[in-house]
Amino acid sequence: MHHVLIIGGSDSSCGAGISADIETLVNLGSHFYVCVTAVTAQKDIAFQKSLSVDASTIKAQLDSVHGNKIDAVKIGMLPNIETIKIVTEFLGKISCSKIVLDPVFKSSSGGILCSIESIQLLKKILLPHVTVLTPNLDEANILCSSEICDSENIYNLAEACINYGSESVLIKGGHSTDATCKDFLLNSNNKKFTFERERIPKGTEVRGTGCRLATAIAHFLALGNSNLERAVSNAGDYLHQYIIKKVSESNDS
Ligand code: PXL
Repeated sequence: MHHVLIIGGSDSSCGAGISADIETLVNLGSHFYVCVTAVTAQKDIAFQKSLSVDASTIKAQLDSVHGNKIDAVKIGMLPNIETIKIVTEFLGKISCSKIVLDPVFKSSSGGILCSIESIQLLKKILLPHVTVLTPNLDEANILCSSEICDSENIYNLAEACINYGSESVLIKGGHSTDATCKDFLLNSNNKKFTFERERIPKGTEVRGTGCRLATAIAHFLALGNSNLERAVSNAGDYLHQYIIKKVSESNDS
């Protein structure tokens, strides 16, 4: 039995965040533990409020999970410096080498989910623990203070991301203007992989796709799949089917 630890914020609309992570792991068949870092109130198009969970409660959640078998960790919203410090310390204590970090800076409904100082600290202390970092194009540019948006230069951006210490990076191009959806992986051996899929009409309207992809990668890594390319490919296939289902449900309603 394999377990994924999910660390992230809740979203009252259940489009993204922890509930999207849980839905993904239930669909795929992983067991899981949860550490909630923030509570957010949002509708699909309007962000209302975010409250960070206090440091001692975050620490207590992680302490209570410590000692259990954890096969992979998926990290999403880390709202402040304290939380980043506590999570980094925890990762240093457990013997889990499959850490997926989806850097969450703002919500598609317009909310700020992480402060500027937090992004600096995240790069400095947390990224060196990370197996695969999964930014979208905007997040990768924010991390690297760059403005690269064409696929020809994407691997330069990936190299810049990896310089902060994660083993590998997957830059997601689902929201780019390209005709197809392309995700770009630079792995720990400096090998490049491009995953290309058909663009699904209205697919970018589905919320929480980044959370779900990162969680699905954590699931496939937890299953014992030490081949990152395979895990990313399987997770991308899962997400593609999920988006097709969601779009067809919204067309029917
Ligand atoms: O999709 C990123 C994300 C992660 N976590 C929470 C969110 C969002 C986006 O809305 O609300 C809690």
